[in-house]
Amino acid sequence: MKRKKQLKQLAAAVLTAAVCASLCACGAPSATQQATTAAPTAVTATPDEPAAREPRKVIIDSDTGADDASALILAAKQENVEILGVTVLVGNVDLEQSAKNALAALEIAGCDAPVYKGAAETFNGTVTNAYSVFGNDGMGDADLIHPKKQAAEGDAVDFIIDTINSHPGEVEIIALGPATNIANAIQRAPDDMKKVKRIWSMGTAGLGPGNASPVAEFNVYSDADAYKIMLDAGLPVTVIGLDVCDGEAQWTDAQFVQLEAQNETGRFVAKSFGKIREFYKNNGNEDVMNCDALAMMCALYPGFVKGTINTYASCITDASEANSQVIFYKEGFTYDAVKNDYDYKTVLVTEADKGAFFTNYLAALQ
Ligand SMILES: [Ca+2]
Repeated sequence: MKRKKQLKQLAAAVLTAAVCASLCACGAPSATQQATTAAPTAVTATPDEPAAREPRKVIIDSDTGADDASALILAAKQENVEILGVTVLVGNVDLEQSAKNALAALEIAGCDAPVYKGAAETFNGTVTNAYSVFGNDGMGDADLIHPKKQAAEGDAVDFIIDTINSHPGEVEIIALGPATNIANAIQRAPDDMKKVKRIWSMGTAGLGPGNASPVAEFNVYSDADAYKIMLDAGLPVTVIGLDVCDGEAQWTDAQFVQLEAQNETGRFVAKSFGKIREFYKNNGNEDVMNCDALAMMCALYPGFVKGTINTYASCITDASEANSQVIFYKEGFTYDAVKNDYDYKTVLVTEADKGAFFTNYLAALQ
């Protein structure tokens, strides 16, 4: 049953192990990269929005399974995004595998952003994983993971804090796994973390059902204490929940065929999803979710997000059936039983251009 629950969150993409010999793109091209950078301009729902042309400084926080890897590749292919570093942690897989998978994903995308290792366990010392869904290597057990590089020296949490301090008000964190690294950074340097521009978090069930329990989503369930610390810190957080990556956003068999036919990177992504697709089909689902790549698209593609609400988000950490549920109090809605004097700083994505998700993703791989 646990596998089935985890299934929804784990949906989609792939990476590769082979090394992309040519420099593709890794965010804003450096002077040395410029000559060989040839990533196409990705299709967006509203490509003419000015924000789409402004370089973005991002840190990607990842418990790197196949869906995280596909999201890393998507980010690495953007010309208007500078990946300052990838911070990895335990979640879908253990910390060491998470680092290897991130390195392999970046290499297939031609990105040399550093990978820093963070949390090997959660706040309460427990460790979750999703090997039953992703395979033992988190990447479909398809012999994809042979990164040339190793993780950078230094701690992921220190990297997060130092980087935000170096670029106050400019750095966005795109978090694709449990919030452990981010919560550690908040506890270690609360004032420094206030300089973060925004945290984009793939997590929670949104306004729909959970996958780790009827009310809990895997990333929150993996470390509810950390997620609560992140939400309670008063930082600008945008949450992309499970409900936004369901339905039409799911990838079909025919779309995986398209991925495989696209190029080496597409084949890498498709292969890495082999175990996930198998798991979905064994549970009666033909199509698969890819919440991490969808969350990445919400963060990086202006116009892809079609609806948001301002909320006060409360993460339940009690040892009860509601553990790891995140309750969203909507700004402007009058509740009979509770006061409305919250600070509605958490933005919840309620709608995305689901129909454009795969099309945009495929275009980014060209
Ligand atoms: Ca993830």
